[in-house]
Amino acid sequence: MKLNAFFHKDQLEFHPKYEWALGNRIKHPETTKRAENIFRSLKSQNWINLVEPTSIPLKAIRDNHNYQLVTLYNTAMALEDETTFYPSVFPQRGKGKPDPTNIHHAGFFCFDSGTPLNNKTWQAASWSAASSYYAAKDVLNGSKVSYALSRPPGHHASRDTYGGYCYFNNAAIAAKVFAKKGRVAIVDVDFHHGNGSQEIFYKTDKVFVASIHGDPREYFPYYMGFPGEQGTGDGLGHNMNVILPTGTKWPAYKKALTKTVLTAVKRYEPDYLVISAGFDTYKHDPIGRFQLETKDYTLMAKEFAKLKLPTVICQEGGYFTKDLGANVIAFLEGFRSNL
Ligand code: SP5
Ligand code: ZN
Repeated sequence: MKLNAFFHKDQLEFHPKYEWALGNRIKHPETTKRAENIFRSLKSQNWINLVEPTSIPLKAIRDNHNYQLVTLYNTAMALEDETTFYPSVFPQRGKGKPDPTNIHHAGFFCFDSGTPLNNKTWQAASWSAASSYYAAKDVLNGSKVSYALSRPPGHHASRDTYGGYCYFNNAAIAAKVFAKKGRVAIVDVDFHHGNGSQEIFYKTDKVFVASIHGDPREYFPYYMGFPGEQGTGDGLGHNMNVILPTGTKWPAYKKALTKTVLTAVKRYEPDYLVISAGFDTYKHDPIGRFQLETKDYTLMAKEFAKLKLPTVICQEGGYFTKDLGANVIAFLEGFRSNL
């Protein structure tokens, strides 16, 4: 069987040009070249079948995000071409009344200065969400594994906030599709903590969320991702955060993944798996600070493949563009014997 990979060309319509990082204006790392590089690599593999999704039902977005966030992106569609909106006012919690039809209120919903809005944000983000939604549907229709080239990424977006280059939580959208049929585990291997996915499922036992990441005291998103965050209410015991030190290489990563995270996943006995697959753990990544190599992604995927679960792989970060496609293919290779 071939592996289906979902991507819509309109995901490339959004071109964030720069971000503000600690006061400096830097070239935006989340470029269209990333998705183009992955797309080319997917296309070169005769065992991978590229599929263009149809549009996502609004309900599938609204299952995960409130109407204010959806309205705000709609508001941004009225911006002039080449106009990009970076909020400069960030109201504190509970102050004032957010009006998502006013772009100047974006700061109510935004938690960083790296995630701009323009008149193409909605288009790209909703097609990215569609890729992930239809990858999950594809698995429900009998594929063992599907890949969503979900760009822009998603795991930092919560029900009512965007940030970290993420607008809609693509992994959560796939997980919600699965949650209608059974128990779901999300495992997030991006270098950064998946704060959005954690928040969306924090109070439920229907979805187990685990993330392995760099120390939030030092790295984005800074305010979440600590081991004490274990869920609340019904969700208590259904959230897991594992911090690994700067410079981590595969042997130590593997130990955390298998002994801690996948052991907990197995104990949860999920029916479905969603992987938030970030490749900013790569040794040359300009943002992440782990030391994984291309071949390690195959070994990592083989650990996931051993679970033999119906699986959606959602693309998250990874900013060393030149090797990004190769790293994605290396990861998908690890699932080939399961197809
Ligand atoms: C999806 C994802 O991986 N989002 C990550 C967002 C991280 N944003 C903070 C980036 C700080 C950039 N520092 C630039 C260092 C350049 N050498
Ligand atoms: Zn990341």
